[in-house]
Amino acid sequence: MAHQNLVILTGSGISAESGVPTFRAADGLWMGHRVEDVATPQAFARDPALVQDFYNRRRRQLAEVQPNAAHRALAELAARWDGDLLLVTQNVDDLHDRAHAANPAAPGFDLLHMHGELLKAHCTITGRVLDCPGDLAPDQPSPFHPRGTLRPHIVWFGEMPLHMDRIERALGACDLFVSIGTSGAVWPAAGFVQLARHAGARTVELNLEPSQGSRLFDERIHGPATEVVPVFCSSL
Ligand code: BV8
Repeated sequence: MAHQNLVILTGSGISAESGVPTFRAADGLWMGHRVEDVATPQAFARDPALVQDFYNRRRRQLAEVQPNAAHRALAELAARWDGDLLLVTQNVDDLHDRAHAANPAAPGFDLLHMHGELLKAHCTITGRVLDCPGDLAPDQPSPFHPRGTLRPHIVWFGEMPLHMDRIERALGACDLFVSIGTSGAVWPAAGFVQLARHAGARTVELNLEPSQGSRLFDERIHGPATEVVPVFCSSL
């Protein structure tokens, strides 16, 4: 069956082979921290220096990593896809952005960072977003409000993910949903497969190993993203 409207969800597993550590690797720690302990508004209020440092280090690391064959395969697919293709990433790195910049997509494509972006910051008072290529100080003044400071433009635990209306509309209209490199541990992204199934879409999981929601997928293809994603994309 030829597919028309595709939604692809990615998680940190698609960036793993680029050298970006995943969240729930064996020890579940990130530079000695549990993500859930530093990626929250409470942690930021309690210790802004610790949280800014956590993101400053990850932002600096982006200069050392490159998109891999899986990111490039999705960009090649987006360049030739003649239907709607929404790429929703949980990742805050810019590897998808760079891959698509090198291979411009067809008109029906869009890339959404539902958990925010390392290379952006926003004002704590106005919420206005700006590019943030460098480090942020714990009390970085905001250019948008005299009492505002700048925080990472990242969706922390307990905060509402971005673009949810758009994502849910696309899931309700898709005929193919593909989940790549995510453990299915974080909600609401982990529930997207159910929304796609309710819409009658074919659902496929591409992951190194079965995710927490593996049984919900029509098909499961396991292996490293740089191997399984290019092969899957060429089958579409
Ligand atoms: C919200 C930014 C409500 C931070 C992130 C229902 C049930 C239970 C809990 C909840 C629930 N609803 C809400 C919650 C709470 C919480 C949650 O889900 N907690 C979990 C831990 C239980 N969710 C939230 O708080 C969300 N907010 O629901 O708000 C609300 C409602 C109204 C009004 C206001 C609020 C917000 C969640 C967003 C948190 N922010 N990221 C940062 O980056 O620092 S989440 C973080 O986890 C990353 O974005 C990451 O992408 C995401 C998911 O992790 P994965 O990407 O899947 O990474 P992981 O390591 O887990 O897995 C990697 C996978 O790749 C593995 O399966 C591995 O096998 C595979 N892999 C590894 N190598 C490879 C590979 N695959 C292929 N090839 C390889 N080479």
